[in-house]
Amino acid sequence: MNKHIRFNDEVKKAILSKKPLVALESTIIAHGMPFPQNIAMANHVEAIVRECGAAPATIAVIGGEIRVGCDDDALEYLGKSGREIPKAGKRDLPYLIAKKMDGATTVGATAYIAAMVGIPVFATGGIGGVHRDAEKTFDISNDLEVIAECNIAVVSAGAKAILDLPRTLEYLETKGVEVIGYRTDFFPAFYTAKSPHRVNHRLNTPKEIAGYLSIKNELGIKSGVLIANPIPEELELKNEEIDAKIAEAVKTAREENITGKDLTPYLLFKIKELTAGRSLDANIVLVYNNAYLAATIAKELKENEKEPKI
Ligand code: PSU
Ligand code: MN
Repeated sequence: MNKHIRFNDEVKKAILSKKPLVALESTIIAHGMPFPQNIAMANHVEAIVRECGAAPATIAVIGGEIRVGCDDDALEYLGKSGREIPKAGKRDLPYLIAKKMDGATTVGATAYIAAMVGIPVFATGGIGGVHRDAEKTFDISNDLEVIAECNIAVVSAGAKAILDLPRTLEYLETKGVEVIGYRTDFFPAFYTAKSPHRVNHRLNTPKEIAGYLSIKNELGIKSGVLIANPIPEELELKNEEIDAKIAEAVKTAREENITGKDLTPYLLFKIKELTAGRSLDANIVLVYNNAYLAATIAKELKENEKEPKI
């Protein structure tokens, strides 16, 4: 289909047999979580997608080739190499391919590739967004731009709590990205199930979400959708516990002058330290929760495609 893309056997088979597919990203493996939890998470998230009857397509760049579907050895390579593998946004893709390098694809880069190969649903932990202090630093994740321009549904536990959530929501509104709360009226705050900020609309079942996505396609609306899926309340970190830790991590990042693509991984690792690993546990759980919902939506979408068009 495209000489820069290689599908693994599982994804090839899924495409041929019209099985639902769910895209998964690789920055979260190489930069978002420490080794060896990152590899365990990457394997288990794929297992959840399979259990739901869909096929996982973890996306990365390896040796200058875009992989859509990573076998176990590739997942292990991404997890073990960690930060040695460059974090790859959409703009980095041609360079990494030209230089035959590796790249751990961000939400933006993964969404772009998934939409290019026709995978309509993508699960991550939490998308990037408008950073706190963005009026001074201008740090706004490219994830928001790419979600706006790609026809894809991104299932995410809101946006990462390290960000400025109301500004992130404003930005998504400006860009015309629909933000749907799954069984909630409030935008989830990653480690916490609920923020005080409202989503644009609410839907309560995967079937309803798939129906919405089908109508969006029928109307020719090509921009992406954010499906905001709260972490299960019994597993969330409470605001009292996490807010101060996030503020502290943001403060040390400023003091240590951490900027650009290093900022998000730095904050996630710092918060893990400050919470004695509890933030990592919550992060892993919310990724699994998102993969489950994404796979269920992908299945419902396939059912819609089967229904005869009148
Ligand atoms: N979700 C997680 N952990 C992560 C990420 C998402 O639970 O590490 C990654 C995604 O790849 C996302 C990136 O694109 O964080 C955001 O980085 P930045 O703020 O530099 O755009
Ligand atoms: Mn940034």
